[in-house]
Parts: sequence; structure tokens; C-alpha cells
Amino acid sequence: MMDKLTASVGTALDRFIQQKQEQFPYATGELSQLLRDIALAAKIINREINRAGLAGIEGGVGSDNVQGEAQQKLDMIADIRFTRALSKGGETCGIISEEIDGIIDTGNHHAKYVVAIDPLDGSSNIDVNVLVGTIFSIYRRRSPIGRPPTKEDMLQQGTEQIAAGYVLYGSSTMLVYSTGYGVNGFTYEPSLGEYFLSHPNMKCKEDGSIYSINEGGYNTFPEGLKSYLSTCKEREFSARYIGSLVGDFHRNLLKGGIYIYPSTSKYKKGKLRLLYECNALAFLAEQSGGMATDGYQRILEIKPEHFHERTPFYVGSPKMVKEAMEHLNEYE
Ligand code: AHM
Ligand code: MG
Repeated sequence: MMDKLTASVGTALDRFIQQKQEQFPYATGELSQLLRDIALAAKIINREINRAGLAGIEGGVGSDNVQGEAQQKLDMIADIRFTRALSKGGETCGIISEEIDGIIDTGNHHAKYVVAIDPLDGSSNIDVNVLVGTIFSIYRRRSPIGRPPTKEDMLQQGTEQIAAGYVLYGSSTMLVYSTGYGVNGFTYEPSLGEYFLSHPNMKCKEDGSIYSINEGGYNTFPEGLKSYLSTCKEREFSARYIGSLVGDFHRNLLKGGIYIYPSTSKYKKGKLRLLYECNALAFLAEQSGGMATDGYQRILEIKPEHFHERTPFYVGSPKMVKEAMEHLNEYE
């Protein structure tokens, strides 16, 4: 479906969401409200991140999250903020979060939606003042309205997403999202406390010359990937890796490139989580003309079995992703 209204640069996020909702005569406004809830929580996280160094909330808390990783104070703060915003907002019945083992039941059993979220991705970068992000996916629940959320509500494949996005807390803060009709990016203006449309209808370049991968695990990469990487070097592509998925993805979306997190000896199935990291970015990649696979199959078609399952991730400009896949297949 084509957009009937084309919002112009500078449109405030609230107005944009309202305009989009008006294009659908039967829309009830619940998804719009849910997007506003996420945008509001992100403003609060943005404030916390900006004062992290000053407020003594930087650094680890000495405990581990459900995957045995050192948890940062801000990870927990972000998790609490988003859970609270989604619970109080009333449109979400269940949440899967990177920080929590099982389903978070918000108590809104009449709500239509479930959310998978990584409240603060790349949080090890906070201590060194490097950008971090929030990643979210929204699904329509499968279980009957009025009941608690179920495992089936949360374990839907990525093709079922009705909206997804990320917030990038960088040199400026941006919210980038899609409801399945293209991708739009909004930049936060802190003095006004509002996001404004700055990147309308974002398009991923067909091809690029940036590759983003942690090459520290090179010796244990699949042979096909080693072969693809040597062609990147032969062509003198630029290697760019922040180690903050949202930032690496965002740069490659704007400039053209490929981001890869393969299987390694340390992470046999890759490091990134399907439900709240890969699916959302795969949705945005496809919505902007890019591509996302696990090296062999489309990320969005993987049927999840566990809330925190991992997958190798190859995402970005379609020509580059296809080429990487060809190399992987050659060595099968
Ligand atoms: P996190 O969810 O624990 O923050 O881990 C995810 C992050 C991504 O942002 C980033 O792309 C990746 O881990 C970096 O991993 P590595 O340090 O192995 O390169
Ligand atoms: Mg993460």
C-alpha cells in the first residue's frame, strides 16, 4: 500500500504517527499509542545515558543477566523504564527482554500487542562514552484477548512483526522505525523534548564498500566467510566496527555496507539474539531495500524455539549479503 500522505522533513513524531494512523480508516490508535510509549521511554533513557558519567551510574553492578553476561546499571535502568512505559501505556500484554529470563506479564490482559526488546544494546560501550541503542519488535498477540500472554505470542517468526525499530543514543539521538510501509528516521531535539522527521523513507544502498565484523574470531570463522572477507580486502573495502549493533547497522544503512556476526568457536550460533536484536533489524533492512540472513536463510523466516536463541547475522546491502552467502555455500 502506498502512503497517501508524505510527511515532510521536520514533522514532529507525534504528528507523523497521527498522520499515518489517519491513513487507515479502521485503525484504533493502539499501535500509535504503543509507539509513543516507546518514544517516551527512550527520551528518559537518553537523559540517563547523557548523565551516566556524572551521576555515578556508570559501570557494572557485579551481577550477571540471564545469559551470564556482566550487567550494567544502565541495562537495568533501561529495562525498568521500558517495562514500566509499556505496562502503564496499556497496549502491551507481554514483553520479552534481553535482561529477563521469561515473559514479563504487564497485567494488561486486554491489550493486543506483545513486544520483544533489547532495552540497551551494546551497553559495554557506555563506560567509554560510545553510542548504544534500544531495539524493539512489535507483534500482534496470538492468544485470546483477556488472558495472560503465552509462549506462542512471543515465539512468532519475524515475518509477523507489525512494527520494529531502534533508538540510537549517539552524537544525537535518533528513533528509526517501520510499520511495514518503509522506514523513517527521527532526530531528537533535547531542548524541545521532541523527535522530528530527519530521514524520511530511508533506503539501503544496493551495494556498498564497508564491512563490519569483529575479526578477532577469524581463525574459527566458517571457511566461506574467510573467503568472502579476503575479497573485501582485495577490493580495499573499509573495515568499520563499533561493537554496538545499532550504530553499525545505522551507518551501513545510510552508507551501504554489510554487518556480519558469524558463528565462532565462542558463539557457535553467533552472538546476537533472534527475537530482540536480529528480527527487528532484519525487518528494517528489508523495509529499506536491504537484506538479512543467517548466511543461508532469511532471518525473518526462522521459527524461534527459545526466547533468547541466537543466530548468525548477515545484514545490509543486498548485493554484499548475497555475495557473502555465495561464498558460504561454495564451502558447504
Ligand atoms: P549485548 O546485547 O550484550 O550488548 O551484545 C550485543 C552487542 C552488539 O551491539 C554488538 O554488535 C556485539 O555485541 C559486539 O560483540 P563483540 O564484542 O563480540 O564484537
Ligand atoms: Mg543486546
